[in-house]
Amino acid sequence: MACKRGALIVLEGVDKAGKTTQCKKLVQALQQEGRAVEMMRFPERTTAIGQLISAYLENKSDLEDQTVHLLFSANRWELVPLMKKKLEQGTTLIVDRYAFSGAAFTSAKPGFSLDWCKKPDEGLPKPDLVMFLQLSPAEAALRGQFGEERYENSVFQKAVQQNYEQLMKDPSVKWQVINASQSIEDVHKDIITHSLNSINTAHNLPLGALWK
Ligand code: NYM
Repeated sequence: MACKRGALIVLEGVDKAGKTTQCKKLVQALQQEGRAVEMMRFPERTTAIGQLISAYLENKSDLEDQTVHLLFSANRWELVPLMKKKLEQGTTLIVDRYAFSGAAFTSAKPGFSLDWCKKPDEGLPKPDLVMFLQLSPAEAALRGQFGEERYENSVFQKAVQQNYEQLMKDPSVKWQVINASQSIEDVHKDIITHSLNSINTAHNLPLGALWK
């Protein structure tokens, strides 16, 4: 019997916007309604590729910027068969970061164009909805110190934010800006409303290909 496919829903935003907290709350709320929902995150650090990425982020190894960019992308591609299988089985996937992080972060480095950065991720399963948790750099700073990993400083994060703004101009992707400076509960309410709409719409649509 053909079953309705799950939705592919992505949360994006600069560091400290609350993506991981909101992904977990969203998954829990949807599961409590009896829906088939699972969380994924990128980078997925448990695979062999993910471990190379993790060592780089933790400053335990050095890699060329091109190399690590392609590893981030390969880490998504290696999970595509699993993602497609789950979506086809009717499971909705809530994903903490996706190709948009890949493009926004690498293109914040000197000498990298957004177009070059998007290329390796062309053709990935296209999200039915990308929610961008919008938080100003000043508000992010109020949420405490950045961590110890690469990229975790305010100058870099400002460049990342500008790159996300470029990416959001693309009408082929369904973006939804969420005001992340609200309380955790109010952000959650917004996110759940948009997610339910997306799940209902995705049921009847084929899965698309990103940036194609
Ligand atoms: N990051 C994440 C990238 O630079 N490229 C990517 O493709 C992805 C998915 O990794 N600072 C960066 C953004 C984060 C860092 O992510 C680790 P997290 O969500 O903190 O584990």
